Amino acid sequence: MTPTSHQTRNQRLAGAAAGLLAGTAGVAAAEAVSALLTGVTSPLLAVANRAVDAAPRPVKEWAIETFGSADKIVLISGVIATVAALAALAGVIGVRRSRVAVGIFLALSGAAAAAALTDRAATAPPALRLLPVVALVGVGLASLVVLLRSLDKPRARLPREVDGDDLPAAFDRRAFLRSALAVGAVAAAGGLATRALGDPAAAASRAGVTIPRPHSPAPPLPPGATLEVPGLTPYLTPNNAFYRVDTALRVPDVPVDTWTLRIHGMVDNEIELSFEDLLSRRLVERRITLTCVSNPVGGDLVGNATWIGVPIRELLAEAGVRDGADAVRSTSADDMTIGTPLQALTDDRDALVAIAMNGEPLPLEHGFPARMVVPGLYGYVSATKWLVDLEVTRFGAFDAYWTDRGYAEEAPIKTSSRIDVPRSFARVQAGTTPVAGVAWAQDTGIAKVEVRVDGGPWNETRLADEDNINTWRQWVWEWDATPGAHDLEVRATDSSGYTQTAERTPIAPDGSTGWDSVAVTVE
Ligand SMILES: Nc1nc2c(c(=O)[nH]1)N[C@H]1C(S)=C(S)[C@@H](COP(=O)(O)O)O[C@H]1N2
Ligand SMILES: [Mo]
Repeated sequence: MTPTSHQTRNQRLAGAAAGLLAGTAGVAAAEAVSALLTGVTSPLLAVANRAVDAAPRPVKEWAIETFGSADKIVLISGVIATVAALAALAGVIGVRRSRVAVGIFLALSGAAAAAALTDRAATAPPALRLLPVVALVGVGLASLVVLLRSLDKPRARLPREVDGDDLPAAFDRRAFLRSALAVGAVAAAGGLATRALGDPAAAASRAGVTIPRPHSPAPPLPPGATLEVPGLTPYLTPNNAFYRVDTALRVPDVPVDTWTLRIHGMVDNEIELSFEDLLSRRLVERRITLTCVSNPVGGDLVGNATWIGVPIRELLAEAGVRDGADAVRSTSADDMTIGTPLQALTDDRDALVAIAMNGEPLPLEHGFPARMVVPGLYGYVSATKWLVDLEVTRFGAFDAYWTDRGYAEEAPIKTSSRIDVPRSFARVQAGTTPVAGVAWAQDTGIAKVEVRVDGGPWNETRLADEDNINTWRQWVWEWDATPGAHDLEVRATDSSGYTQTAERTPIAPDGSTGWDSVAVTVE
């Protein structure tokens, strides 16, 4: 390799480093500025939010199924990697053609500005929303120019002529390193400031909330409602193990002092409630199993918790629902819209505006300070987190977020069952061994769960005692396992007499169907 191509390569590397550093400094400055402001989404998050909205449905389903709750981390990493690659490319090109590099930076900043202006989660006025982008352009471009200039400086002891005219000038490594260190320091300061400023106000607000004792406590849990089988999903899902599905890349920051719930639309009296108002109403405590429509057969996007909240039925009665309404359009602080059949909110199933989950205020990521919980309906048509608005209306009058994306308008949870024990591909000792799991048919109740081995006859399992029809039920079957490879399948029958169909249907438009199965080896 000739010295010249060495120099070229080194310069390219330095150019890539310059682009990366300048990009990091710009983004860090933008993040710090947005952490300082309220109601402003950072450019990085805003771009990621747009990516979520723009992603076609199959891509979203694939992401939720493949990465589960890590889908957000994967997406943000993807955005960061893309931006980093473009910034590095700008730096490489910038060694020769600084105008092109500046152009790439401006184009990226333009995309960030567009994303920030159209972000659904942002509540601040447009001028404020653009401040982080101003920081991005200012710090990012200044850093880029400084670094590229320092790359352009010929090394003092090496006369320029040595390189020849058509060859790149050898650059002054020390000068470049000095600039790089300075820009690196700016980036680090931005990062530290972001961390220091980024603590959500809602965390402090939540710490100050005391949930009153409910007027109508949940009936005591029947002792027989939980089975003791190692590996079986616990009857009540702890908050930190509860599945999370939402479009929020950053958990909406909703302190109680600024929160209100507005009830309006086709009603006689509009109501606006503060969090204090909500706490002082009749509170009921109920155990309810939540389920996501994106739960694949055998999946774990389902969880059971004890909720405390105000019955929505009572709020709507006070508002006075007018004739002709058939839906409630709920909106969250991050501008998610969900449509729920009015019927499910006014009948006796105890649909709640919930404020507590398993004995604590709602965790931030599960909707603090208030969310909806409606027995029997998939989350995307009922379980609005960070709830701020209930509009009594007609289904014909609006499009909700997910129904706009190819999901059904009405989506009752489908009767389902899952094998938890043994796990798929487990090795099991021959002899008597438990096969166990959970089954759910919210608002109907589970009547029977059956298991079969290798397509043989169905065996009725032993059901845990029913807590209420809105929660899942554990089940167990003692299997006399014989050596070899075996397939276990499960199906549930609900209290309406419906038995789960074997037919596998996909998640869209209104939930998967089919029997869960596991393959095990008995030795
Ligand atoms: N604001 C808001 N609420 C939301 C969603 C959302 O994306 N944004 N997702 C819904 C969906 S699809 C489900 S399954 C439940 C999940 O609630 P969890 O995250 O507390 O388990 O919240 C619902 N409420
Ligand atoms: Mo969901």
